[in-house]
Amino acid sequence: MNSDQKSGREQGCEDSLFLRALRLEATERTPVWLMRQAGRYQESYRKVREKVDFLSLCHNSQLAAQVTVQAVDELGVDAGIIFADILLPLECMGSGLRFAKGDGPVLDNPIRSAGDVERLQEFDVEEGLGYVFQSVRNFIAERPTVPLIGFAGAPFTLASYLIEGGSSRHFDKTKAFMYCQPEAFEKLMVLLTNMTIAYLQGQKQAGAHCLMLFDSWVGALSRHDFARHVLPHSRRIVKAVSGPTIYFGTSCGGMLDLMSEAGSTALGVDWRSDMAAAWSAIGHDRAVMGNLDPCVLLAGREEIAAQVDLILQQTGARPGHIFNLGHGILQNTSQENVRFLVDTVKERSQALRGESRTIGMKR
Ligand code: 1CP
Repeated sequence: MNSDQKSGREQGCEDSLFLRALRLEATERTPVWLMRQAGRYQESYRKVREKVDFLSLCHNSQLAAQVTVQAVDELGVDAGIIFADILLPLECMGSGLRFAKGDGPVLDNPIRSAGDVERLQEFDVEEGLGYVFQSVRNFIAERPTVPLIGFAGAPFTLASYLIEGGSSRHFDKTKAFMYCQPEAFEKLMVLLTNMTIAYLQGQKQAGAHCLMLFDSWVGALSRHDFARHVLPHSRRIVKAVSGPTIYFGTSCGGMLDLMSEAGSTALGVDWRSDMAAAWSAIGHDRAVMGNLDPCVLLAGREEIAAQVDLILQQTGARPGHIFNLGHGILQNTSQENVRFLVDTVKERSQALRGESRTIGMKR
């Protein structure tokens, strides 16, 4: 390796704990980042949001990179996730996305018929979402040694917002559409899959080091319906983007083995699953990410530390665990507790590595 190559590598983040863990390499401690690490629980984020509404913040590549940097700096986490939203591509498709007061997303033109699917606009990702690619480049220019996660919503989760017209509890309209109009549903899934591939590839080209596919609501499906209607599309996305990927869902404990068939580098696991059992179901040839209940951050330090220890014991210092919550940080969380969590994961995981080495030597 000549000196130019060496300095390039040292400046980059290929040797970061986060990317090493994704490659199942041993690390001196467990890497940690947190879903929704940039958000309303932070004073610095609320300050930015006083001046701009949520969508304008996403559209502004300079501000979006700034809030991404703020989260990384304030918490000392091992990866950033670009500030954007899974629903942004739906804006470009003519869905009439807006965020109503009280926060829920609303899509003014929901999909209720095969004709509605036909009317969805296909668009060029560079034209429609180039501002996200620019946010990625801005973050990397500011923090070149911090690995950056690009992301997109997975087709089923995006379809659920399009069909329900917003958030949902039971996904009844989505499932009824899937059962009653399977051809139109399939067409919608293919359209969303193609768009998602182009969108993720754009983020990768802009420099994102890892790509995450959020299938937040896929746990609402049976194994049978997941395998039939969703898995082929997720698999196609993972294959098309290549490089490190994380596939994430919630309430998916009963189908983690199927989700791992999508072929991602890592799988997200939520708190409803025991981490050790989940990893066995997924297969130890994959990395795992998780799985603290975000509500634990509403407790005191003793409870937080105890629950961190439990998860670290369950993963047993096996290479390939990335510590995270099982879902995003809640708005009413104290930032002090979030910082305490990150510090605790770092300290305890490092100490555990030391202990297991000592025990190994005594044997
Ligand atoms: O300023 C605000 O109050 C807006 C709140 C907010 C934020 C901070 C929303 C609205 N989105 C985001 C940013 C965001 N969303 C990020 C980047 C920030 C970070 O993680 O640090 C990411 C990765 C997302 C992804 C996202 N958006 C998901 C997948 C993850 C998950 O939480 O399951 C989903 C489902 C959304 C939709 C969404 N965005 C926002 C809301 C209120 C919702 C609806 C959630 C719901 O239906 O329950």
